[in-house]
Amino acid sequence: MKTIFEYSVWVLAFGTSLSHATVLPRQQSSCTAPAQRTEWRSLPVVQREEYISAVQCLASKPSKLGLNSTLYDDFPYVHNQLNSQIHFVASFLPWHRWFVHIYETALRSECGYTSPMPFWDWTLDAGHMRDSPVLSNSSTSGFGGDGSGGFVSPSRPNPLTSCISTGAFTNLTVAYYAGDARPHCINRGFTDGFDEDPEMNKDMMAAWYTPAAIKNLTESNHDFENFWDALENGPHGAIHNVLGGDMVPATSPNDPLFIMHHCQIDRLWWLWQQEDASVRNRDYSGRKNQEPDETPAALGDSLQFLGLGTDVTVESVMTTETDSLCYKY
Ligand SMILES: *[C@@H]1O[C@H](CO)[C@@H](O)[C@H](O)[C@H]1NC(C)=O
Ligand SMILES: *[C@@H]1O[C@H](CO)[C@@H](O)[C@H](O)[C@H]1NC(C)=O
Ligand SMILES: *[C@@H]1O[C@H](CO)[C@@H](O)[C@H](O)[C@H]1NC(C)=O
Ligand SMILES: *[C@@H]1O[C@H](CO)[C@@H](O)[C@H](O)[C@H]1NC(C)=O
Ligand SMILES: [Cu+2]
Repeated sequence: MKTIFEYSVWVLAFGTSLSHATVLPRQQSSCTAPAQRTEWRSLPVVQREEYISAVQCLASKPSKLGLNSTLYDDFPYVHNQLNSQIHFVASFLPWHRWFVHIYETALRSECGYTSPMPFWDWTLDAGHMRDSPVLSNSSTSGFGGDGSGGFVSPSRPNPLTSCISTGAFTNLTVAYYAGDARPHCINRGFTDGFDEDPEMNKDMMAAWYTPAAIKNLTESNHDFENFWDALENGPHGAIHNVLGGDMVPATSPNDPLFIMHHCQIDRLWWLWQQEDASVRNRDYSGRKNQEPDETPAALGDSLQFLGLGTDVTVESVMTTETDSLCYKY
């Protein structure tokens, strides 16, 4: 990779008087065979079943946080606790990158998952989302569809009365809803959207996540701040909103689709970085905290996980072919 090469030059030119341990950049890691993350429908069915079983397994493991709920519930719990520190701020992308990694680590170490980490490329489903193979009704390899028993638009169904009725997660009970301890089944309520511009509220807001829209978003935003902002507020938000139900409040990791959605968001950041790696692998800017605080974000900022995983700096997760992450798309 270009970045490794450029860091190597830097080490040769300026690093000679320093100890090797001091100057070796993180990119020169032991990650020699990065794992290939894979789109859901490219996984053989047996691997989709393995993934779904591993996700269900998380709900059979005790909380790592000492809560009276499961390891599965720790993810929505932590995401909700940190909501205002990780959304609409620069750390949105790096925080969720490490969050997905913590989840992947739990699948592998606690539940024996061995296949590639899947992402959900929803650009493949724009315009016909309800028929997405990801939303398959299969009780062993599907995430299930709408919980409301039909297409509901424009008003959102009561999220706690529209349990999904097909797919592998119909029997899953999750512990939290927004700020409350409120055991419930997984809910979805598909909608066409709530955009101020009614033209956008068609086909489950497909205009936000067509291949052309994503291409435009990637090509017309040249710095991190604009790219992150367009990604978070555009396709990221659209997918949360049109799936509805548990995907809407800050306990959205309740929905097993959350992780595959955020893996795709991570992939889009990764692809954008690859376009100009020597610059974009270190490009990090924007606000550190939510408005009106204007403290600028910095690579040295710490990302918090409340004990679910280790806290890390933004800098340490800017690229993925590192000791700790070691994956590519
Ligand atoms: C955990 O405990 C709280 C109160 O201590 C209770 O409201 C909640 O229902 C419990 N959750 C579970 C999953 O048992
Ligand atoms: C799941 O079943 C519903 C109801 O029969 C159907 O409308 C939907 O298209 C199915 N989903 C998929 C992805 O096939
Ligand atoms: C849910 O539980 C019922 C009753 O135990 C069972 O018949 C059904 O197969 C389960 N569904 C899934 C998707 O595991
Ligand atoms: C392309 O992206 C730019 C910048 O995000 C945006 O202003 C414009 O509306 C987009 N165009 C289309 C056709 O989506
Ligand atoms: Cu989030």
